[in-house]
Amino acid sequence: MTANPQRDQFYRSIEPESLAPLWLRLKTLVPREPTPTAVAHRWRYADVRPRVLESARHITAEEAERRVLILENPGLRGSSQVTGNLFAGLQLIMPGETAPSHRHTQSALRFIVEGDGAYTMVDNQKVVMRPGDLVITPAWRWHSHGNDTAGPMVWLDGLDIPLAKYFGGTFREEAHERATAGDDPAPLPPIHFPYRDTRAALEAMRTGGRIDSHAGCVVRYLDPATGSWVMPTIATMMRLLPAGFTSAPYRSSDSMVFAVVEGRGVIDIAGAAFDLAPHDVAVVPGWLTYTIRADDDLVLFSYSERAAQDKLGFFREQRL
Ligand code: GTQ
Repeated sequence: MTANPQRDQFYRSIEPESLAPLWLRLKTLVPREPTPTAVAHRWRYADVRPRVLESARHITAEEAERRVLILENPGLRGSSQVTGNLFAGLQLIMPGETAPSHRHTQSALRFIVEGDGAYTMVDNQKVVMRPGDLVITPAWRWHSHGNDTAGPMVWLDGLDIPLAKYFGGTFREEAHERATAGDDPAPLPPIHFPYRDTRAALEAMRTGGRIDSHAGCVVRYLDPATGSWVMPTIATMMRLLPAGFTSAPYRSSDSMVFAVVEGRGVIDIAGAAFDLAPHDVAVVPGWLTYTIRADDDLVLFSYSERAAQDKLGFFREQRL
């Protein structure tokens, strides 16, 4: 410790009184820049898919309530977090199954990976899900999932579970606890963003030469009523990197979760290279510099806590 026994004695003496000297901790508490404990990682869908399907042999969607394998960041074991602020999981619904209705204060996104035609119910609205679609479950809206098709359906769940916890706002309710059945829900914001539309918007950007050197062609999912991100905490985007394109080095304070929709490439995160194939999920902790190389036309969905950071004044980015 310090060569100052009187100081050390002072620190020891105040500890039982629940007091601590800030000056020993200041630079850790208020660092020059973000110091994420999450690490860069990529889950290969080829490896994860058999595990997701195997889960159906062990538990039904009904019993599990949500049959999800959590994508847990290797730097945050036991936390159920993919990044310091967000949750990610792969949810499976088999033919004929339903996942019961519940609601919670956490916002959720579903990004459809595999299967075609299963549905999610949000309040009274039924959304039929197709690969590449984005479906939002706004906070505190009743939702259930079901699969009337002949094949399994897998999607990526993104939720702001850690943020809700930090802010002390975690509440949930199950359908069987519902006090009043049939109360008329408030109108929903847009909750379904079909891939067909997103893909066409990206193609129009490419054709129009609107290609950002750090990101390629990027569309943001926005609520037309507010012009803002579709969820209060989570920002969602889709980008197209044309074959042969490599993005210039970039970093931002939000931690990115990328899901590959089409194509192959490589993401380099602070010097570690991860190859990317369809349906792989990669995570970039905030403030780590990354570049993405597209071997074919590469289409990437992403979500991050940028919506919350924007509102709270925490967001920063650097184009290198
Ligand atoms: O589908 O409602 O991955 O409540 C985690 C919590 C999915 C859901 C998750 C949830 C859900």
